[in-house]
Amino acid sequence: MRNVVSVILGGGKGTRLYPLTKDRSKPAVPLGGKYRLIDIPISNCLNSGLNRIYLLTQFNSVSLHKHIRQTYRFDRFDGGFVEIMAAQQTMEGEAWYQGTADAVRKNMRHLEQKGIDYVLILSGDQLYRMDFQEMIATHQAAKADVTIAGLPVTREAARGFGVMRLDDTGKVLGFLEKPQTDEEIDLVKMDPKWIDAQGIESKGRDCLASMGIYLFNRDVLVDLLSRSDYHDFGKEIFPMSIRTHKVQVHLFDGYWEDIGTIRSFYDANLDLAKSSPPFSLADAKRPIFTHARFLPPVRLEGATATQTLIADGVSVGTGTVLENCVIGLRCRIGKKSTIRNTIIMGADSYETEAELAANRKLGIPPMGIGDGCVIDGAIIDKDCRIGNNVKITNCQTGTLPKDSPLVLQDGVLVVPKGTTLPDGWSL
Ligand code: ADQ
Ligand code: ADP
Repeated sequence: MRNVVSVILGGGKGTRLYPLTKDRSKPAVPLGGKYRLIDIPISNCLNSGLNRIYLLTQFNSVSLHKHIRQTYRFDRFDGGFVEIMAAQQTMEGEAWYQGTADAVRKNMRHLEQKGIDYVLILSGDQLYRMDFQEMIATHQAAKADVTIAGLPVTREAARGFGVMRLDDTGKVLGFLEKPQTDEEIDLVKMDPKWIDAQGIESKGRDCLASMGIYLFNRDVLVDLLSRSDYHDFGKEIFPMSIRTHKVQVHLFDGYWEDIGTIRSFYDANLDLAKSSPPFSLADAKRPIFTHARFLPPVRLEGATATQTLIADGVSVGTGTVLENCVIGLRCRIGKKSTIRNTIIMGADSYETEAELAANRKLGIPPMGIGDGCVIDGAIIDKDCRIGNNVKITNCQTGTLPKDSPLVLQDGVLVVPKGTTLPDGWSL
């Protein structure tokens, strides 16, 4: 499929995932203990035979570049690439992408090259597994100008999405971005019988949400972007395209989660650790790719772990209990700690004996989690040093002291990257 290029929207200012996006761009945020967010859309593309990929991002973060460079290498004969297009000062424009459509517009010259017939636009912050060939087939069968992936959702959920109204053939007639009132939702709701007739059980879902996944005929996209100075796909470009072009839906009913907020990110990660997870990281035919590392196997010295994912290179001390956790790369956890409902992202490197000894002299705890800690309901970003007998449990008052090194976001406690909490620290 050399005539298709994929464009992944790698994120705006990243405020909703703060503080995970404090020092890194959103696509580089770690996921599932050993992956990064960007691995999901890229793996979906590669598993669908699409290997020409642009990634649009605001920050040129070192970790993102390194990850992409180390992970996605292509044979020089097959023409594949993953190219990061960071917002940058050009002769024509301002530094930052003003929105999703502006981000694509600022990179249009790459899409205008010869041999490209279709442009697939994807979000960088969603967890799902999808065969884009099926979407391309829908698009071609309908002779559409634009095809948008649609997922049946309830009225309540619809408020967070773009919602489409279709005719019986699946042609999009109307679209409202994040309808809030009942009157607005009534304007775009579907007859659940039509959803059932497409072979998808509606189960009380009468709205069709846009998944933020669009397939455009290249020339139509170039035309829409150059005829307007609209900044957003969902709010502006997409509604405009319905008036002037044939827009078709591609129905999808598998697992799909937007993980652009701390709460949804936290829930989706912990769901991965559940028994019979709604999204499986193990799939014989459609693997999730990531950076291949040479890390030692996991070492459990008499710890117990239930409904927990443990990434490579982790060690856990005797008497420690892990329940519904995601433990990331190289994480060292001491003895007799109890950790529940928590994501620990791990460490970027192991400490040497000399570093450990020097830090010990200065009273700085080693990287990882110490002995006798109690942690519940938290996200601990990379390279944190949590001392012995530290207590981080969900704060009852819903607020944190002003000078707290922790961040409370959407009811989840986040320990920012590189934080040190000394022995005995407690919330
Ligand atoms: P949102 O996710 O709210 O809704 P938006 O904020 O435009 O829409 O983000 C879409 C994607 O683009 C996200 O992956 C985001 O990180 C990225 N993005 C945002 N601003 C960007 C920028 N300036 N540069 C690069 N990337 C940027 C959209 C649609 C809805 C649909 C939901 C589904 O507008 O109609 O229902 O996605 O999640
Ligand atoms: P992140 O986005 O994960 O917070 P960074 O921007 O700090 O990451 O970069 C992380 C990358 O840098 C990792 O892939 C890791 O291999 C590398 N790295 C960071 N620190 C070290 C170190 N001390 N030794 C070796 N590699 C390191």
